[in-house]
Amino acid sequence: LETTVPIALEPISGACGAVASGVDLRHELSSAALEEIENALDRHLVLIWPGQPLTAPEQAAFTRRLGPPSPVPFIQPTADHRDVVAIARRAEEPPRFNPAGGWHSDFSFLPEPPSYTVLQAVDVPPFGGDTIWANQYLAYNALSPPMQALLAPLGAVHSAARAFAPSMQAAFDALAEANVVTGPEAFDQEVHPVCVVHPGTGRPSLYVNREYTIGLDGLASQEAQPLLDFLAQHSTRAEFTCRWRWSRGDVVVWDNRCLQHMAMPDYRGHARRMLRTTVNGSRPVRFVESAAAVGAAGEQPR
Ligand SMILES: O=C(O)CCC(=O)C(=O)O
Repeated sequence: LETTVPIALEPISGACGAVASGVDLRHELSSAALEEIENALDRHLVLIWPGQPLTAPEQAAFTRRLGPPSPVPFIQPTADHRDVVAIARRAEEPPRFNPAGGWHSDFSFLPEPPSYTVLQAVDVPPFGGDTIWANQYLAYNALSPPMQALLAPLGAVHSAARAFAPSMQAAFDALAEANVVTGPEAFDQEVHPVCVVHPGTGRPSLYVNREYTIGLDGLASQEAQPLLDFLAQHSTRAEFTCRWRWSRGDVVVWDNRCLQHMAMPDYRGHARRMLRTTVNGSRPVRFVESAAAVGAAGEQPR
């Protein structure tokens, strides 16, 4: 069965995010519907389908329509499907340690980080546990031209060391459903450009995050840290964000290449369970402003 088109979209903030309707995610997608979804993602970055509960195999099948699955290091798959991981906390587990609670872009420490993430709410707290996304195109555009020029040649060092080093194993083991196997490969490092160009839209975006970015290539840590602190603050400014309050069965797709996100750890005493799948991405590419664009940008008032 092919899905119906067109997709109706209702933005949820001025920065990013739209509620989508007109697609049954359980069904095969026509190439026209798929193209519409990709175009909508390029425009809105986060697409939300309320109330479309999927089984784990259905979520995996929908995700595979967007592209082949991404490798998922450290987090073991659910018993229901090898593409699917659970992000879950039981009611009695205090949110002191909250793996997704800091701003990040999924697995940015991989050589080819995932393009899209699909997240479905299976169990939701009565309040709290929202996910917040920050638009990294806006974050890049809001920088002054001299700061953009300073960042343009820089590479950021990404690593899973803070999140998935063996010293974190006990913290994960205290969560009944975390299912994480840490390892020394968490110390592997990947350098990605600080300013990347999105392969679909051709637009520049910041690509650093507090969780996985541990330094700037070639800079001493005393030089890098103030810049990274500034970027972490700047890139997650409230006006770049949208926020979703989950209901059971909501399915959200977002583009990691131009967003950071975090899960709000404000639901102490309540369970929250999400199913996550990811689409394989490509190596991030440095944004290089063409000479013409530099000239044009220089003439624009800011
Ligand atoms: O649970 C969420 O809302 C977000 C999950 C997340 O950040 C992740 O899986 O990386």
